Amino acid sequence: WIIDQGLKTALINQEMFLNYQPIVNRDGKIAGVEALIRWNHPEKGLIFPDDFIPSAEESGLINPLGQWVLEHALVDIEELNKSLDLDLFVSVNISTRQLKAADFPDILSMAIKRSAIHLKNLRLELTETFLLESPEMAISTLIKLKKDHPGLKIVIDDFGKGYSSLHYLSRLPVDCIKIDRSFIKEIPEDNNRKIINSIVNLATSMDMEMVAEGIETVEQQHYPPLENCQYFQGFLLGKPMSRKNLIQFIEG
Ligand code: G
Ligand code: G
Ligand code: MN
Ligand code: NA
Repeated sequence: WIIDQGLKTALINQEMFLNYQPIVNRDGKIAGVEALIRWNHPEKGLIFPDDFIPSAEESGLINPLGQWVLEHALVDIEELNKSLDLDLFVSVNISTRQLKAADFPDILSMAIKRSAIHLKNLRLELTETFLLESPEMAISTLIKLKKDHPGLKIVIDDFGKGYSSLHYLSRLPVDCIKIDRSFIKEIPEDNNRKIINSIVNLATSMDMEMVAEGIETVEQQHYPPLENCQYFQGFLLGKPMSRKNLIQFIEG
């Protein structure tokens, strides 16, 4: 079957929806959420992003799709903050192709204006590929985005998974890194202890926050090398869920 065909009409037919996964602080309290897109296909049923984002990136449909995600995620979380008197942040995945699009700054500005979200509650998650593919463009784009939107946070997703962009890290306005779940997965085995220590030391010395991803067990959450990590995310702490279930999750 042809993903692209269905993707073209998916937004018009309202087949896309967002889930939100809690990101908790050291005390285990929810501090924010990551927005994660899902596709409810009329024939194929539920489709996860790994099965359509690459194709959307290739065709360019990631641009309208990504705009839809930004518009909805920011409104959802700002409304939730208002109605429950909370101050959660929302972390939105942005593909390289979106960041490279000339109209991305306008799309972002519009989504911010429409939602009235506080800039300190907005995080953009980028992958290392963007930084590696076009480092100079990445640096200037990110500097401009942060200048136009003071308080906006830039997050490097899946940190350490690909080729490391250590070379550019010091020149990039990065606020936070997400320690890739492949490093967390083997805990309590100590195979990655030295690497995790290095990542934590690096982030700390560069004044970057950290999120440990893929936390599935209590041992992982309390692993001593992660003691200086500010945030935790994973199935143990909350699965991706609908906005409605997120409200129930928060209200206990
Ligand atoms: O939701 P799930 O954990 O299955 O996500 C799988 C991958 O899809 C992750 O790498 C995540 O970053 C990516 N992803 C989820 N939602 C979005 C989105 O809205 N935009 C982009 N570009 N990637 C997303
Ligand atoms: O690459 P990114 O961090 O954006 O990916 C988010 C993806 O990680 C989503 O598909 C989400 O479902 C998945 N995820 C979140 N928590 C866990 C976890 O504890 N274990 C595993 N295996 N996947 C997780
Ligand atoms: Mn992510
Ligand atoms: Na990740």
